[in-house]
Amino acid sequence: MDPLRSLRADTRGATRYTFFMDVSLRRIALALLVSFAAGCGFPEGDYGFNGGNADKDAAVDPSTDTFVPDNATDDTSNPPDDVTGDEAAVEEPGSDAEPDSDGGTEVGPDAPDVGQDTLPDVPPDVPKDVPVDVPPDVAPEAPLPPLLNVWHIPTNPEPPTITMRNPRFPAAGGNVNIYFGIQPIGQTTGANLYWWWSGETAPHVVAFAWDSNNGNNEYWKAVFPMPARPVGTFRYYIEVTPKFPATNSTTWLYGTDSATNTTYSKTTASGSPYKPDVRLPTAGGDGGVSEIVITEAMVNARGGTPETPKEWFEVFCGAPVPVTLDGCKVGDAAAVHTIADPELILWPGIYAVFGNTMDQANMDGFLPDYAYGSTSSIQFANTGDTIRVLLPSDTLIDQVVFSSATGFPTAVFGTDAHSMQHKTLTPSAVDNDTGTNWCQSLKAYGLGTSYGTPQAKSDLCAP
Ligand SMILES: [Ca+2]
Ligand SMILES: [Ca+2]
Ligand SMILES: [Ca+2]
Ligand SMILES: [Ca+2]
Repeated sequence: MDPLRSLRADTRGATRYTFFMDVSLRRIALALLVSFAAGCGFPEGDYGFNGGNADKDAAVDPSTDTFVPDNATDDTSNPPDDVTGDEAAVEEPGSDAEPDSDGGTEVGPDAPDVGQDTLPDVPPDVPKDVPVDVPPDVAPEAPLPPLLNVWHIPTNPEPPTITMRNPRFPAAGGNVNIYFGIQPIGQTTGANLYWWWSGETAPHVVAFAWDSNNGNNEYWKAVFPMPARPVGTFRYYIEVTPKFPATNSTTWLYGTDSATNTTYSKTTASGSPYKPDVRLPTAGGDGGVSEIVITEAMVNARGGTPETPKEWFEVFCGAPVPVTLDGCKVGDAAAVHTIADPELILWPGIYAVFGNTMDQANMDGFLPDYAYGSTSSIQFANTGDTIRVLLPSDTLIDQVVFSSATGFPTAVFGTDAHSMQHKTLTPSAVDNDTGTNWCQSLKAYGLGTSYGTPQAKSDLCAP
């Protein structure tokens, strides 16, 4: 044989052999894939191949062995699968809820699809022992029985002749009587009053006691005390326990001075408790009658100037109802400070103090009711200045223009730590403009290093 022909023949044979081996390997690989896909590789079950696209409510229809998506699913994070059949063209990676378009011959990342597409009668990702489309495993809540027919309207004349909060604006140191009505008679076994004063963080709880019946109404009563010198306000709400829980719920009362609300929720009631209506004080301008009257001032405080933070002044509340000073202004001749305190509510007949600071040491042993600031530009000149209280509108509630030249006690201006007092037990915004109606304080208070009657009526400057 021609060596060259022999070489060509060998080459052709080798080429044919290589081609034959190529075809054989591909067939073996294909056979292995089909065998693997037929279930030899993985037992049945959920391997998480479906990722987030699985429809938990989906099923396979056993009659047709086709996938049936549940479009009624309420799981918005898991929308129903495409049922139009065009998903094959835009198949999401790893999605195998529908048959693959590649006929199961695809290799690579989608290989597990082949197996699942050929598994008989197994819903993808749905464990076989879990019923499909089961209702949520949460029993619906039984409806609550109705609220009791109860009420507390502070201004209402109930029981007859008195108001349901009696008195409606109780006096300093007095009692507050709270009544609630319930109808028909005999629907409760008891009730609690939750009340607290400004600044308190937890309510006091007082039990109601049966008070009286009137016609078809039954009244219960609870009592709590007012502070001796009320600055601030009380708040309260009421819990009524039903005698027949099957037909009535525990009922919470809250509201305003002229209305009652009832609720199943203690949180709702405690968040909107009853509290007395308040208003701004009346103001007579300079020299007119006002409900707030300046009654005492420590203008020449202990130590040299600047005397802040040791200065203070006192006012009397002559209003017949609690008044708020939130938003009002205090000051001297040169400057004013706007009060920012919704709890600065003064009750009838009390004396309240505005000071530089809430520090008792600087105040020589007492705590003011409001501090206008130790860095405030409000500093009373020791020999003459103006003390002012104004409405938010800048109308004067009261002022005192003091001076050694107009009859005010000059001893105050020359001696440290003695306040000057409005020398009367019936303070007047008009009378306090006359210097001779004032006197130098001679009684020590608090730590004993200053003299005056802060937060108390005048001692008429007796020694
Ligand atoms: Ca001084
Ligand atoms: Ca001063
Ligand atoms: Ca005045
Ligand atoms: Ca006083």
